[in-house]
Amino acid sequence: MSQPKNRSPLEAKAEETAFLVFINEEEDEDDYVEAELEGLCEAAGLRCVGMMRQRLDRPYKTYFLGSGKADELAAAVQDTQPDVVIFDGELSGIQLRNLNEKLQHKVVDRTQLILDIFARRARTREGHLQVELAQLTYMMPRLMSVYTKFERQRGGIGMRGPGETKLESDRRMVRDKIAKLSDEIEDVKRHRDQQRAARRKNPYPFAAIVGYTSAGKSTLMNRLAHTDLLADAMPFATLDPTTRKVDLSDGYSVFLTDTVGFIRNLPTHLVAAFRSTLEEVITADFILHVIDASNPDWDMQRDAVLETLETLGASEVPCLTVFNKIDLVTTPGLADRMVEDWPPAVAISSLTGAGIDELQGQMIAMVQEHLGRVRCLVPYAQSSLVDDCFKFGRVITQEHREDGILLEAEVVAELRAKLAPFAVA
Ligand SMILES: Nc1nc2c(ncn2[C@@H]2O[C@H](COP(=O)(O)OP(=O)(O)OP(=O)(O)O)[C@@H](O)[C@H]2O)c(=O)[nH]1
Ligand SMILES: [Mg+2]
Repeated sequence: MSQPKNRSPLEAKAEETAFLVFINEEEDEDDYVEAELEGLCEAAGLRCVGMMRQRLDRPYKTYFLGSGKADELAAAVQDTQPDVVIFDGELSGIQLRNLNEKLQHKVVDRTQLILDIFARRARTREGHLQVELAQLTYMMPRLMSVYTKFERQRGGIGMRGPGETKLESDRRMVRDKIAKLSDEIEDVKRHRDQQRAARRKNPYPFAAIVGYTSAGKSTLMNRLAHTDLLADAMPFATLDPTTRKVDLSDGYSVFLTDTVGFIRNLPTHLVAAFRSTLEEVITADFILHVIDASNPDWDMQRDAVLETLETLGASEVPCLTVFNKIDLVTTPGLADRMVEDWPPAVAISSLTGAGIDELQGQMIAMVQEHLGRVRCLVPYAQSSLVDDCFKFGRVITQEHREDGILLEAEVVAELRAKLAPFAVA
């Protein structure tokens, strides 16, 4: 099957320009909110040429901004002539339509911007499908509201106008497309489930790295698993998950997955679309929650991640908090305080390697939670079970005897069950 194309709503090239529009209530959030949206723009290949802010606790229905402020924005947009005007929030169909008309420029909201970045980053078939589904599901109700106005204009003449006919056929087209994509995703998901089931047959301790985007998840994965994953200051460098075996010390090991980063107000459509990828997180034996300790707003980022984990149904999975980037933390004693306040936790620098030994020690402790000791005499005909112990568990002693291999090992419950028939005292 051919790779589905994700049409980006921005179709941004390297030097396209954006005008940014914010509303927020709290002044102390300004810097953070601005820097985050600018980072997202950069990841979408957009350069910021201007911004405007209105202090509001919630958006207005018509123009998101108040109508006076919207006039001011129209003038600023005329002056700066950006390729796109980006609103830091979710725009309703009505707001999109009104703003398009008023500004006479392409209008995009934060969710579309994030979806656009995801569309650029997707590398696997599943990733493409998930993003395209999220884009369509997000745009469908908004598209409808644009047409609704068209219908009203044509209404009152007592006949089905061309607008309505087009609406019907477009609506059907989008619905069909959504249904087709959902089917394809189901297919991919079934395949992935089979893989996961197969893995459960060869069981091992399994952990997922999660965290706010740019916290340093891939950098940590690279350090622990000697991978060469893309680690970049831009948000959402990682989209598709990668799993590798990590050798900890003393013969312990764990299979580790690096996942897509989270962000505050992560569009729910995206969480839903990525659910099958993120199921890795739910089924993990434990989670490493990586936090950028050098970010002044790390606690807000932590809360956003915890909220997303809850949405995914992963809040019960045991979690080790990993305060990363301590090489950038200049306040004396701050990293120690963080670790004390959020146990179990560890402070590290994925970049310099500081604290990695301590992290591995804590990971071993989490792995041990899932291991149990077995002593058994495995017949030579079943020697693949011994191989599994070496591969997925920790072998303590091994002795080749005439009647089989006498083995003492620490392995997960699934493997213990398979070894149970050969147990010896
Ligand atoms: N100084 C410092 N920089 C770090 C550290 N860990 C990661 N970085 C940098 O932080 C940026 C983001 O790192 P990534 O590993 O891509 O972060 P991520 O969490 O995988 O991000 P996404 O996949 O985009 O969600 C990169 O520029 C890294 O070089 C660290 O311990 N110290
Ligand atoms: Mg990454």
